[in-house]
Amino acid sequence: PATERAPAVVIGSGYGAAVAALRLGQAGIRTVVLEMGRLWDTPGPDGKLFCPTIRPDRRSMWFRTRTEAPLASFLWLDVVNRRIDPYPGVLDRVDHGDMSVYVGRGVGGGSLVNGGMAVTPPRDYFSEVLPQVDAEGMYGTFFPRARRMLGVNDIDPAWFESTEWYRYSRVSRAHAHRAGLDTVFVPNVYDFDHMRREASGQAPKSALAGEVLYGNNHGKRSVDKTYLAAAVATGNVTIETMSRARAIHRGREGYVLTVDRSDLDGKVIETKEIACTRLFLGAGSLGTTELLLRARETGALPELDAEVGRGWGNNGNVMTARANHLWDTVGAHQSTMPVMGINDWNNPANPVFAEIAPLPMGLEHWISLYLAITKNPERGHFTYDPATDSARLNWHRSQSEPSVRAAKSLFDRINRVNGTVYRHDLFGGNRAFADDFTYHPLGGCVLGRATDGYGRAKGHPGLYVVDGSLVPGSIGVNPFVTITALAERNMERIIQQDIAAA
Ligand code: FAE
Repeated sequence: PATERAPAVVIGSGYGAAVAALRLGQAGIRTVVLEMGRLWDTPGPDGKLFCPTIRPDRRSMWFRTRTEAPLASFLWLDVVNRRIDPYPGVLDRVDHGDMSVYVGRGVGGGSLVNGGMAVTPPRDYFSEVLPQVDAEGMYGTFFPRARRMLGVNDIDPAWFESTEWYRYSRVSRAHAHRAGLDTVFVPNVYDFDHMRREASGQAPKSALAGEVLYGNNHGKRSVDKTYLAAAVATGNVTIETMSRARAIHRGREGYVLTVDRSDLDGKVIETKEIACTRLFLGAGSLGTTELLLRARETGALPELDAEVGRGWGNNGNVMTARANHLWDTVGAHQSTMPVMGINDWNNPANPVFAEIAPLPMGLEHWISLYLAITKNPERGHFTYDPATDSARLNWHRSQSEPSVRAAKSLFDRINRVNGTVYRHDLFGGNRAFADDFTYHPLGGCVLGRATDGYGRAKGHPGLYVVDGSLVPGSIGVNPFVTITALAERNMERIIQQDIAAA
């Protein structure tokens, strides 16, 4: 195949990749961004970019014949998931035996599908997880920079107290307080001014129309609207969509990528090679780790460190739900953007930060839903399978037990004082705790182990990791602010030392 050339290539277009693209573009470096998903800029037959969560169509999931929403059932009835036509939809679920990982696909990566919760981790836990990173610089410069660039904003507390759309959060807060637990407001990248206009009928509804998971048509500041728009505006950055980087080889100077471009049916219509001097991996924890593991195990990049493929964690994610008393209505109207968490992270026995999650079904269901983030020390690792040319995550069900134990201890407390019980009909298998999927894949190419202290891959100059695979398996809060701030810190150093100086 013909070889194209670019000074810099960024693989992926999520948080880490978007930071890399902008900072390279601003430094005057011509950069190609490769994204395996599509650009979400063309409305479907209903006039909208994204499909509704409760009536999913082919835009919902990545080449599936049936949707695979995290809540498998309701009252044991399979009413949530639907048959769909295969298409490069925006949400993917990557199954690895006992652990399934939800990821975003498309220009913007996870920012297209996620709940927008923009949480800065507690400083002492950040330093425990990444002791080699200067916390002063992070908390003084890079976290504020990331929050500003991402468009993080706060809900007006007075509106929160009065609107029907957050009744579900207020009910969960009251139940937590009765158990002596603390709650905190959580910032978000969803534009709360837009949300208030939705509520008053002055703006088209998105968060207030049940939209999340399969994309938001309005209000959400995903990175295609922030970092990537600014990157393209530098004039130095181009984005190639439906383009999956398959293999990395060493080039005469730098690296050569093998890239498959597909049509919307998933058929590969072109395979090409792109040579670059510098290569930035932002394909997410699963994507980046797979690319590097494949390169090491096939002998293409043999000097990569033995730590590539190690140190993976699910941020201790567990989902659970409680059934409320009939008088404790959570409301048929629920905003899809979570704004509150139960903060018991300083509990020495069972640290938990639990997001109060929406369940926007358009009817009263008396359910309180939570995504608990726990401090689980278990780590998985990846192995390369030559038969399928893919990376397999080794994670055993028993490794989720510490997460379930911690979450159970917190929600048992809440149930006891409120006289309430768990729901067993939501996650399949008659379970109260969903510990077999995660929204927060972290690690696989850990900072300071598989890379140096700034994300430079060990053994291969000019090769950089910029995404969630740098974070060693746990960060204690929802991770994208940390991924973004860490990428800002590392890119500043790389541009100063490796690029400007050269
Ligand atoms: P990511 O955003 O996953 O981007 C990777 C990109 O690379 C994707 O666009 C891929 O399609 C693309 N890609 C992968 N492999 C290739 C390849 N070989 N060639 C070309 N392109 C490729 O990476 N986090 C929060 O902080 N707050 C939340 O409220 C929150 N809610 C979430 C809700 C859901 C349903 C999900 C799935 C996640 C949520 N997260 C949340 C997690 C957050 O979205 C995630 O940590 C970040 O998106 C990870 O950022 P990365 O830059 O690592």
